[in-house]
Amino acid sequence: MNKTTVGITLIAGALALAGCGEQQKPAAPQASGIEIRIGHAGPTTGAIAHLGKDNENGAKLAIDEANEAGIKIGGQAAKFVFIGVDDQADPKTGTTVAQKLVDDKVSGVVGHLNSGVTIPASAIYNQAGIPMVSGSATNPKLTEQGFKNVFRVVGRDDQQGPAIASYLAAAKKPKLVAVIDDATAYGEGIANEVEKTLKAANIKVLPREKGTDKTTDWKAVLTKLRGRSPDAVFFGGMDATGGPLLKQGRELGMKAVFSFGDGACTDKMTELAGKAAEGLLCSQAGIPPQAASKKFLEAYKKKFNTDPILYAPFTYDAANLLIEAMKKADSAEPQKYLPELQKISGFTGATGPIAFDDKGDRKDAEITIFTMKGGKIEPIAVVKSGKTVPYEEFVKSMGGK
Ligand code: ABU
Repeated sequence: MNKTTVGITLIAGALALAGCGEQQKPAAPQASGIEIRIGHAGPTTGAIAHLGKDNENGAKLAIDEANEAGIKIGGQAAKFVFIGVDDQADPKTGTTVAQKLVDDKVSGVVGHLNSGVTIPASAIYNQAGIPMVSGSATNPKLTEQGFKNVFRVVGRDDQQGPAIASYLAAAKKPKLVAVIDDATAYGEGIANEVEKTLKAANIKVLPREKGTDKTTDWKAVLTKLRGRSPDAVFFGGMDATGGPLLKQGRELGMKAVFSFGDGACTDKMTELAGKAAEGLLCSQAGIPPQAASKKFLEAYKKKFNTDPILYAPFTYDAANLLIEAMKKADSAEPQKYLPELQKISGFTGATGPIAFDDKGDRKDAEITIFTMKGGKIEPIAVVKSGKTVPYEEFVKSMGGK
């Protein structure tokens, strides 16, 4: 038995002793069940804890539902156990908690959230042969490492960057754009993709400005940019830093259109930037949370008394994919169920049909473009297989969900 399949508890059947003088028969050994640990890793403390908890909730819901469904693996009742760890959105902490999950003998991992954390953590899961599925890490490098155990159920930044940049270019026709990033794998990577796309469209891009994933005072950067009067700004980073950036930009009198990738494509931008958030453009690397299945949305609301923020439907699907592959393999041993995960087909999750390509990327991932309206991000278009369609049209094509 593989060490990573955890705690199979066989309770040998007690001898059933019949009444005195009757024939004594040992009862058949009774399997009490198999405990299967599924790890989740993401930042559940710190500035983007709201996103980490959203991701965690998705995985927890899938695990609870699997336990209610009474699934059998290897002929035994499966008890799925959620093991959550906090990577603090920090690459070093990420590898530490990844090793903890390996030591805890998880059978699979949902996570991590941040690309800059997921990429180094993926090497640890790869070394241990444990499948991992991220529901939010979008940097292409994650699935370009040749690791056969690594998957993601969202699109990549070489899809997302061009999608938001092309939308910005077509809708707002900027002549000069400022690009800022937070110096993380995600922020810098998507900013590079946006810059490349804008330049290919003959749009001028100012020299790159940088902060960090902790920067909340952007005044020096913005004052410098204000002097160049860009028509648009793109920021590669998360909402915790993007919100203050936008607020301070408007306070400094910048009239530019502000645009963002998925890390800052949340209602939190209104909480952080107030009215300054109205009219922003942003993208998410999948369908919007509100387009997820009714079953998922209702169950999520019932369990957590709130709606998903960003990628909870995707981490829900990630956990269910691990479980589905285990069911198909009739085993929770990573080396036995990994091939089933690689070739998964006919799986329709909360976010639609999911299959993986040879690298572990989701085939035909959608990118959704949003604007902020009335304090909420509102989907306006969906890019799929290189084609941009208005959101209403996309909804109709999905059967009017
Ligand atoms: N995709 C946005 C946030 C997570 C990441 O770092 O990729």
